[in-house]
Amino acid sequence: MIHEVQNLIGGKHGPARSGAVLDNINPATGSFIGTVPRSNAGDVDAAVHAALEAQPAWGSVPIDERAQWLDRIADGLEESIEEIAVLESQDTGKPIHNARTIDAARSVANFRHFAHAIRGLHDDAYRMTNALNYTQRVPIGVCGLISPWNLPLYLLSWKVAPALAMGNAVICKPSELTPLTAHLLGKISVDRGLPPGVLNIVHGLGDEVGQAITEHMKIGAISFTGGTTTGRRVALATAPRFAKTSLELGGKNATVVFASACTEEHIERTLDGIVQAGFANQGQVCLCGSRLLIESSVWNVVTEGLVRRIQAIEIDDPSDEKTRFGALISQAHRDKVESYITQAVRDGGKVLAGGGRPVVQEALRDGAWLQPTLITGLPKDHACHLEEIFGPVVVAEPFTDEAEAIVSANSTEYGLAASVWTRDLAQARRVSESLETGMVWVNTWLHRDLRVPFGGVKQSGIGREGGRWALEFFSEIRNICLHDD
Ligand code: TXE
Repeated sequence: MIHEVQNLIGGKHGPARSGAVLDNINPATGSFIGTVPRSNAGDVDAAVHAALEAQPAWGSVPIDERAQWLDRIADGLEESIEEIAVLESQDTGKPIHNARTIDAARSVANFRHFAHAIRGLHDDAYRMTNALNYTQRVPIGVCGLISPWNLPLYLLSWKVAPALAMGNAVICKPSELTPLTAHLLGKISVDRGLPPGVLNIVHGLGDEVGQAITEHMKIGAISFTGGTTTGRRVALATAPRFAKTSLELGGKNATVVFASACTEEHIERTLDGIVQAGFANQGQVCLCGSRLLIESSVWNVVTEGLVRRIQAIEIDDPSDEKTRFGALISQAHRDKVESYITQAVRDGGKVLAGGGRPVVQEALRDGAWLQPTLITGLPKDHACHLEEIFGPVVVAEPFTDEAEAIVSANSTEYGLAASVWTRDLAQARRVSESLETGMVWVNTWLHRDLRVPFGGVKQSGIGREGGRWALEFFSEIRNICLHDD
């Protein structure tokens, strides 16, 4: 099926005003699956105009009614779970099973979570002898939401839900590589009767549409998820007008494995966790544990166990229900990831598992395929240890003691997440509280409660998403002091 994606502006779907389009490619087959509007600043302007028209009324809708709107969109998404799964798999190359159980399910959960969260919103009051202070949260107005290609609807809905919940109108810019489920979200919002102009979607290239959004004087806040390099350009674009900016950027996350998590009782669960952390979504998750630090006493049992598991990963057609490991987002990205493996081997690294392109069925020969890969023996300052590869490549090194593990874990410019595998509770606390990251998982990975703060430090971004942090980002707080006399 060929999908002709359109912009959604002021409640109406249509092409870019210039009529220009981009091709959309299924990364598992390399085949053309449709077109995407190649919009420009004029289309962004039209969307901002529609949003400015719609926002005052939307911002005045009582909180409980806005919560009902979020639930209506969640209902629409829930009824479309299968369609979301098919579209997301076609757009990204990820297995349809994962698109259904992770991407689609979480998109529904995002809207449900924030519908519930705003029903519990309260203001604060501060009494004085002769006055009463109280706070009031007000919408920002029009917000720009820019999202990446790795978890398209999962991450776009993670922004749309709280932004609408707090009474804003939004201009969404999905990745040009993965427009399909954003387009479906737009259709669902129209079908469910969301007031025109509240949710606008402008498709196109990052340095054309994305840049126009971040520079637009009438857009009061930008929520961006993407690479650190792009995040820097977003920050440069929003700084001159002091627009509120949330940046969820790259990561080079450590998986720290201590001997106590590798006893006969725990080793299987620990190995499963390490593989999941390293290779989920073909390694294309900003939270992936791509740097594996193993206590030297258990180096052999862990690496031998990992090699067996990695070599057992079946890579196949993402549209097959049995597949759990699919294609990368594009041949260009696969080539970029592959270049790190080539560089690692050239620099003396040892490939313990993977390292090449898998043999796939003839119909998939033009897909963006790469084996999950485990490499060791590289110097600590090697690019594979320091740079975000954002693909199925994990580098592993031993450490002698806890202090060395912490220094290694903190040795990159990123600070998004980490996982620590230990059965020593005091050690779990000591190590977790010593890591320069926004998030730490102990004996698990990507175990998510949507109420917790989500985000990183250093080059992994600014701000937090999730729970009350998202509601606070997408609103301004005002204090009003009522004097008695
Ligand atoms: O990012 P890009 P990608 C990160 C992940 C990786 C990256 C991969 O670590 O680095 O995302 O996603 C638009 N002005 N995270 O390659 O290229 C672009 O069109 C405005 C971290 O998509 O940065 C796309 O819509 N926008 C995250 C979006 O920005 C611009 C979780 C992202 O594109 C632009 C997931 C510009 N100048 C992925 N140029 C986390 N930390 O939570 C491009 N874009």
